Amino acid sequence: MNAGRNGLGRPGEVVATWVRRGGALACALGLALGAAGAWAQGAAAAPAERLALGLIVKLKDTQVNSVVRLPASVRPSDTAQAQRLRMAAATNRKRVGFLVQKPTAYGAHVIHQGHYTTVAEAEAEAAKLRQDPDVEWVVVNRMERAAATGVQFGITTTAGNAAYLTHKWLQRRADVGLGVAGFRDAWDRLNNASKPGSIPSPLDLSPVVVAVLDTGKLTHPDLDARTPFGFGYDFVSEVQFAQDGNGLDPDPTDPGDYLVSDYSSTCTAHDSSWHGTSVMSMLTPLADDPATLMGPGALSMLPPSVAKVLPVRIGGTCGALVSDIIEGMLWAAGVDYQGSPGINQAPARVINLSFGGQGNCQNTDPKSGDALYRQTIATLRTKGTLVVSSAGNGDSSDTARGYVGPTRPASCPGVMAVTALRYDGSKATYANTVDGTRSSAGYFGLAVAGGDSISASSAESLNLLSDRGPRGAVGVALEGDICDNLGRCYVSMGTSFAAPQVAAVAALVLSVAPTLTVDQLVSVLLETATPHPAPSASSCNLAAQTVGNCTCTTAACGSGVLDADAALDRAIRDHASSGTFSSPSLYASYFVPQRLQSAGKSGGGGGGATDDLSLLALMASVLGLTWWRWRSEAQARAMRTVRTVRIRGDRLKGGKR
Ligand SMILES: [Ca+2]
Ligand SMILES: [Ca+2]
Repeated sequence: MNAGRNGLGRPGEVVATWVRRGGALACALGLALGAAGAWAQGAAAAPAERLALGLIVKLKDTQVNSVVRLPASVRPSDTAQAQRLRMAAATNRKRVGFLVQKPTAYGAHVIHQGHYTTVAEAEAEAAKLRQDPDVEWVVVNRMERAAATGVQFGITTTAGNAAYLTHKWLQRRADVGLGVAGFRDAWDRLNNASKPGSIPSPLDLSPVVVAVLDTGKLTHPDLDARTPFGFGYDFVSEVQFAQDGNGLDPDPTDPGDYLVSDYSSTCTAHDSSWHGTSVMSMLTPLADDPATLMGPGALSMLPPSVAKVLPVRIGGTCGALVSDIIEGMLWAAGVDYQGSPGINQAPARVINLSFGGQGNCQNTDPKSGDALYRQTIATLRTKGTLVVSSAGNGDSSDTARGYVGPTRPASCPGVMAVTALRYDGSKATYANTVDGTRSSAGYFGLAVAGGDSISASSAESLNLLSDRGPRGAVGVALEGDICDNLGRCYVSMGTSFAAPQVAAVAALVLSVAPTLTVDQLVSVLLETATPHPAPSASSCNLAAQTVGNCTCTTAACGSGVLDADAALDRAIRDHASSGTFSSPSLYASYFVPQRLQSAGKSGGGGGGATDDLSLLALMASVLGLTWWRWRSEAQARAMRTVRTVRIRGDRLKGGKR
């Protein structure tokens, strides 16, 4: 039953073990791990075994009430010392022990004992504390999980570059199937290669930032161009699971989320996932020659000077805490909050979150955990930021078939929830459903290819990445680096990798139509989605929960299949801004607005309108980044001195553990 989470124990297949060598990734010998796709974890796991790290507690405020409904930036009206004393008093009264207290958004504090418990144990503590007259609300600080699965698949090393050349799944649907987004068609449109007259000339491209809230990033040329030094932040707050030797810090580098020995039944020994880098690689060129090749995501057709990826590290060993996710979301969108390391100077218009946990996010009680997500997402919408989140990869009791409904926060109102398809447009076996009928849930649903492994055929198992051919198996991980010296390369599949494709198209749309609101942006994506095709698989039956590989319906796979070209076309026709780009925003120095000329424009990935301007902007960027990094580090140092307050255990009479 647990094979879907760490892959240990089921023989017969091989999964890549990743190590870092000299700053680059290398794919070391695989371990005998679980069934195909069983290396990582389903996003929704066993209810009884989910982990939590303490509680998020908001004390009552004499000045303001119902704080969940107030802005994220609200601070308690009394002093930090008063908050500490009141927290100690309340927890003493209710016999709830804690060792660490630190401020977080919404005027609340995270308290915990320095080690994980089960969610059930934390809920019991929360229930006690909620009875205290000085407590406004208590939310269990659950740990959410990445929505990826991984397999290793042998190809010859020399197939690497050739595989890029035939990387059809990111090209035209006619070559692959109706499950793919058709990025090549969008690329052609943007470059007028095959659709003359379809875009105005010149076409202004505005800067756009896509934040990837995940396990952090690794260095790779394709990625580094879009994640300049000083870009991003690390919100993994607990040192013991951060693996980088500290809590919050300005460096979002992924130190690995490996675990040497079992921590719990749901967090057993595993190799590093490099999940964040894999997700980010869906946004990046992944190509040696940007003039002829494109990466999987629409971002690869925008020059790096226009479209940036903001790495926001929220996931460490065993997953990502809700409190860290909430803080990461707020920070990424440029929202201030209690405990923030400073306001993000490069706010993201799109946030990709390929993490999730159980919950339909429909609890409207302002004191519930759902409310934290709902309020945060609503706040982000007011900033013009769309949250795109993976629907998750099935339930732990049935990893092979997905389950009905997306995980949280994909299930939250206002979120673009993305499920995964096979190349032919049928729902991927493992993928959770998303409801595109908008009947009640309030989230938006879309689908796009995310890989599958339903067939014993290795070719079929990697259809997303290989275009149904084993020699094309170069995937979402990074080119070259992903193959070991035996020619085995690493690929992943999952709703984790469907979501960033939607995020990329959202960014593409915003780059030509920067004034769109979140609702308008969502409308462009949903209305241009292709109706679900009808491949041979039987229809998804939500009532019977037979939602393995099945023919999509709107109720099972969202409004349709993401169509990159149609979305771009709609954005240009209906929304493209005219005139020269002018940026009043603080982060303008990171970017160079681009103006694409219609005729003879070559390459979508690297061409700049004016190299001189690019150079000047680069110099400005470096100066700005240096200052920003210095300031971030100074703020982080300052925050570290005040963030964590340790209360001696012997003062906590009657603590639970
Ligand atoms: Ca850290
Ligand atoms: Ca770090």
